[in-house]
Amino acid sequence: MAENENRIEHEYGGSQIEVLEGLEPVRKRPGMYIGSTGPKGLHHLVYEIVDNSIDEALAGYCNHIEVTIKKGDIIEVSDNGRGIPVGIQPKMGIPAVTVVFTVLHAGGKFGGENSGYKVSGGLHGVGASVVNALSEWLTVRVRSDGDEYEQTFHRGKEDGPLKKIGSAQTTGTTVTFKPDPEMFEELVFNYDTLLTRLREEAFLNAGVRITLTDDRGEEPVVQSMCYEGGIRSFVDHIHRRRQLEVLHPEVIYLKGQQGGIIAEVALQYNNSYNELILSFANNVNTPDGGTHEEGFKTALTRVFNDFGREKGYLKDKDENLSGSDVREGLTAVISVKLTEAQFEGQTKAKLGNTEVRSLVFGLVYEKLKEYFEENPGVAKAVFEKATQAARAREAAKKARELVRRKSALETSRMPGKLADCREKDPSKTEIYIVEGDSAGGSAKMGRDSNIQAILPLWGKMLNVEKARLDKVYGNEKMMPVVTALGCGIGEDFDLSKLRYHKVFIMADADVDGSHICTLMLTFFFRFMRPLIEEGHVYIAQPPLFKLAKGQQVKYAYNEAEMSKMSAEMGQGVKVSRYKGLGEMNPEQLWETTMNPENRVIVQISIEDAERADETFTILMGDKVEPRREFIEKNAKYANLDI
Ligand code: TTJ
Repeated sequence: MAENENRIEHEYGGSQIEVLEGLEPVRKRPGMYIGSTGPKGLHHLVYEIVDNSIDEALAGYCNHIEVTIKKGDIIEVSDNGRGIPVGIQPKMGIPAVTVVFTVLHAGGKFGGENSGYKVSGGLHGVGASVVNALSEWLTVRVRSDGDEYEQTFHRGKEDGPLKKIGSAQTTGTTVTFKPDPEMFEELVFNYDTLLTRLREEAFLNAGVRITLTDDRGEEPVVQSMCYEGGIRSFVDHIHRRRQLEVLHPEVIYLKGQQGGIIAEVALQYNNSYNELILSFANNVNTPDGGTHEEGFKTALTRVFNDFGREKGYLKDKDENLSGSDVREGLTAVISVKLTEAQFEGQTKAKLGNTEVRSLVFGLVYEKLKEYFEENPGVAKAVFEKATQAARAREAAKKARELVRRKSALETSRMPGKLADCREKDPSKTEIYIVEGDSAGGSAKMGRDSNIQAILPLWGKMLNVEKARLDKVYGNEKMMPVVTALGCGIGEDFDLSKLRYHKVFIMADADVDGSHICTLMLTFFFRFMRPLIEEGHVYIAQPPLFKLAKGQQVKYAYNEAEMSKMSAEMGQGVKVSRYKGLGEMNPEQLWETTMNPENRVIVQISIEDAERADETFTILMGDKVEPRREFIEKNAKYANLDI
């Protein structure tokens, strides 16, 4: 027996030596550890470090986490926890804190059974050593037992051993790092990106204060966030941000626990037609849903139908309410915490643990029914909304059938303004949706008519944010888009019928152009969401500048590129700024914006439903000010950061 155990020990030791080889693999293939070396990966470094402090907060020993973007885009994360242990880690013979920063996947391994240390199992959840490996330099300072310790690293290698540097009145950990320019394409942190994610963390961990400071400008910008209401505050925040009117004053909050799994749900209805369900497992967003969302949706539909029949909101002759009926105008946040979360799918964005489905189902079915019993006023309001949604669904069905019958009679089913391409295989074709006849004319002349179709749009835009499906069917501006794409809208949507696999929105590179892009994207987001999800939607990027010197002509897509090019071309360069697509002749438009060989395009993805929806709503809202600011801010980056 004993010998056997020894052998197992030995084997385990062997695999650890492999791990001990160092952090080279991380620097060789950074994408494997943090997803990408673009802006997403860069920001991920911050979350990776912050997650450690969050774990300490969840353990109950830390209630304040400070994140600072310092000058030079250096990040500092500081908490008031117990401090990473500085004692010698028996297996390795070096301080535990050194292990954390130099051994791959060391996060959960040190400290023994009673340390309570765990690494948040996230999308990557790779730990502090990966951040260290990808930093030009990193410093960790630990305050514990009255002393302060420090250790510094360069590109993952320690400069020297852990040192005692002074005394300390408080306890906690501070990590400062500079991402390595050799590893990342872009080194500038986006304040709003960090703020959005850290706010999310604050909502998901009720009572933990997270402070974000930006020290890069002349004046520091500080946001401190702490939500005693947790995910209740999250739902409330979403409604306030979007200026949505709620149907009942209180956010409904349900919490349950079983077999070591904790489930929390917060929900509230508003008077819009959108549904927004945000789900999380161990504080990690699961945009593709999974068992927690499935349990929630099934229970919600069941409660509405059972309770509705019991109370006579639904008559015998009425059909059951559908899932989409009972989710119209719903904002919900679902958060589950469990020890062994299984993330599934290619992007690990879906929760797979089956036991979570029944827990959430049971919780929502029982407690929500109870809530409706006790709050008949709330029940009445939300049932009215759901039955209206069901009626609208019927109306949309009729409108759709009318459109179908009409188009079946027409000889040419395609919109008159569409200049179609010759190729019929959708995987090879593209459509450019262009606002205005003059740009549309240039595009028609400049295109490759083999594979590129042009659809000019004109007329008054539908208020895409406020319209229901049945309104779209009668809309003169949007119906040509629906017909040309061929894949229908709403529940009718069928991606396999898409007539062009690349759908471009082409608009001027100014504020109005951005607005048009946003309206179109909102339209796609609300009525053809899979089109965005499956990566078929792009924004064409026309250049902002033309640089000419003698026969030589070059185009620049932003200010920085223009300055660089102008310097390279030397004396005598004539720089002109394009005001709109209309200023380009067909050849120029082809050369700069449509030629697949050298055009600049932005593929639109839905990384984060919450943010995308929020971004759209800011642009669509009634208030003019935030809209202007947003568009200009993003126009500066010459793309829509969605
Ligand atoms: C582990 O168990 C013993 C007491 O201390 C626990 C611990 O490690 N707490 C802890 C780690 N608090 N904060 C961290 C931490 C903070 C940052 C910013 C970065 C890292 C890698 C860890």
